[in-house]
Order: sequence, then C-alpha cells, then structure tokens
Amino acid sequence: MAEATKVHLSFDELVSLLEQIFLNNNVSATNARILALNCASCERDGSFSHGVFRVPGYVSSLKSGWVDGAAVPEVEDCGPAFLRVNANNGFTQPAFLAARDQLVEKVKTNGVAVMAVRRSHHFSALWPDVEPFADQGLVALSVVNSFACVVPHGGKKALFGTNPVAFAAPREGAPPFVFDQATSAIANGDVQMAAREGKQLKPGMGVDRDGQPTTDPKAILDGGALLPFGGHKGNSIALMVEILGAALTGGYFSSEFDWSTHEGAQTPYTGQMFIVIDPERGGNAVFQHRVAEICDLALDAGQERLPGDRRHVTRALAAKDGIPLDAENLEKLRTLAAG
Ligand code: NDP
Ligand code: PYC
Repeated sequence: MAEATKVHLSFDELVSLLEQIFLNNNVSATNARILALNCASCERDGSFSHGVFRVPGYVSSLKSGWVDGAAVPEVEDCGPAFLRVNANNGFTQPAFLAARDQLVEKVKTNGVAVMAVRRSHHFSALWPDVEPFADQGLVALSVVNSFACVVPHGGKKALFGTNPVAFAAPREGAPPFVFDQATSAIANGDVQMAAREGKQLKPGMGVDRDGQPTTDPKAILDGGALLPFGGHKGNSIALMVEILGAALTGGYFSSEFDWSTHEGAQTPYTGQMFIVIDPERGGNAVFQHRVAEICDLALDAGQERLPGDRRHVTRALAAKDGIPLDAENLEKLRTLAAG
C-alpha cells in the first residue's frame, strides 16, 4: 500500500488548529486551550491512539451535548492531604488543572496528597497528567476508569473499562521514568485503529459477541470485548482502578453510565484518582539518583528499553522536523477548524 502523504506542523500550529476546533464546538476558551495542548502533546509524542485520531470523537460528544465543554469545575478541600473535584460533566483535564496548584501545595506541606476527580470525561492518554509532576521532582500515580468493554478474567460480559494506570518518578540526568498503560490487553483506541487499517490483533486480546477468542478487531468492537492483560493479575488491577477511579471518587463505574440512548456520545463519563508524593520526605536525598540506578540496572540486565523512551525519541524528532500528519487527515481538521 502506498504511504500516505505527510505534512509537518509545528507544535504551536497544531495546538492552534485543535484549539479552534474545540472553540467551534461549545468549549470555553480556557478548556479549549487545555484540551488542544493535551491532544497535540499526544500526537507529538506518537501516542496516536489518543492524538488527532480522537478529534471526531471529541466533536461528536460535544455536539451531542453528552459532555459539557464549558463546564466549570468545583474544587473541595477535604482535609490536609485530600482534594475532591467535581468536573460537572466536563473533561477531566480542566478539572484536574483547576486543583493542581493546591494539590502540589498539600504535597509540599504533608509529603503526600490525593486528588479525586468525579463526574468527568477522560478521552486521552494519562502520561500528560502525571509526567509534569515528575518534572517538578514529585512522584505521581494516576488511574482512570472508562467504559465497559473488558470482560473480567473468566467472565462472560464486559464490565471493566480499559482502565489505564500511569506512574511518573523523577530520574537523575534523564527524563522522568514514566509508564502509562491500559489494564486491558490492548487499548480500545488501538483496536479501533487496527479495524480501520484492516489489521488483525495478536491472539489473546479479545473475544467476539459469542465469547469466542478472536483476533478480528471488528468482531471485538461489534458486540465483543477485550480481555484484561495478564489474566487474573491484570484483572485485579483493572478492578482496583474501578475502586479508586469510581468508588473512591464518587464517579461512575465503567458499566454504570448509560450512553446507549445518547446518540453521538463517545467520551467515557467516570472518575480519576491521583496520589502524589514528595520523595524528599522519604529522607532520601539520592532518590532521583536511585531511580536512575534501577533504570540503568534494568537496561544492563537486558530490558530492551524504558517506558517513555519511544515517546521522547518521537518528541525530539517532532521538535526538529515538525509533527507529521496525514495530508488527508489534516484537511479534515482544517475543515473542522474553519467551522
Ligand atoms: P502500550 O502498551 O503501547 O504502552 C504501555 C507502556 O509501556 C508505555 O509507557 C510504553 O512506553 C511502554 N512500553 C511499550 N513497549 C515497551 C517495551 N518494549 N519496553 C518497555 N516499555 C514499553 O500502551 P497501552 O496500549 O496500554 O495504552 C495506550 C494509551 O492509551 C495510554 O496512554 C493510556 O493512557 C491510553 N488509554 C486511555 C484510556 C482512557 O480511559 N483515557 C483507556 C485506556 C488507555 P512508550 O509510550 O514509550 O512506548
Ligand atoms: O483507548 O481504551 C481506550 C480509551 C478509552 C477511553 C479513552 N481511551
């Protein structure tokens, strides 16, 4: 198959384009900027399942009124080390950023703090949420639940979301150690992309509508389901994400909100949880050095690369050459931006 023609945009050009698309779809100026930066960062770093690929989904959800692009989050101080945020049916990122400075203040005061976001839509990767904490010397863990498309280990019907977990820690002399992974065998976004590109998946990732194993992404999307990664072990982590992301925050479980009758709804309406730690309170002044040490030991032991390495290589290339976009997709984005 012939390679699609690529057009290279600078980060700022892509942010402006996306910002205009959000503004054209009932998103407030503050929120449009936040969502555009987030989506452009994913595309820049090669997180393609959550970059511009997601724009039609954002627009569809916004146009349908399923998510409120102009929502104003409410931040509630629930104790020395606990913040709750009600996103008021808006996206998580503006809700989280509304409370972020207060959260860091609490972390500096107490050594650790928690932020629980509810009534929120998360349609992106998680690393943009946690990596900036590590850039400022903090350790961060975040989980978010999504929509029911993962059948529990040994189970019969979809119950969990693809429920990602992301972790970030500062590392001496190098970008932070960051991993960000779905608790399903593969993210739903990657299944959609495989279906679109006519590719098969690896065995062991999903089942069809009759519960039979399949490698066909269309069969998974059309009434089938994904499996948790790593059998019963990944299953428990997916369940933990439901507990932290929904039960603890006051958000919906992935199986609990009903979007079946809301035409156009595409963004999961759930909750997100953050735990942020100041490693200096561990009394270990060489924390960042120790993080670098264990990462180097893993590489010396034969680990092929660290999580985040691929993103940083892609980011560096984008800084040099611009962010490559399919010409055809870019035209569609420009049409959306023209209003
Ligand atoms: P991947 O399996 O592609 O990658 C998961 C992690 O493993 C990344 O940190 C990746 O780093 C790292 N990694 C990949 N290959 C290797 C390797 N060979 N050696 C060491 N590390 C490696 O991600 P998923 O498909 O699980 O998830 C994709 C994205 O989808 C995530 O960003 C996630 O947040 C998002 N998502 C969002 C959801 C939501 O509800 N909002 C739901 C589910 C997923 P690197 O990035 O450098 O490749
Ligand atoms: O890719 O699994 C996924 C996903 C779910 C919600 C947002 N992304």
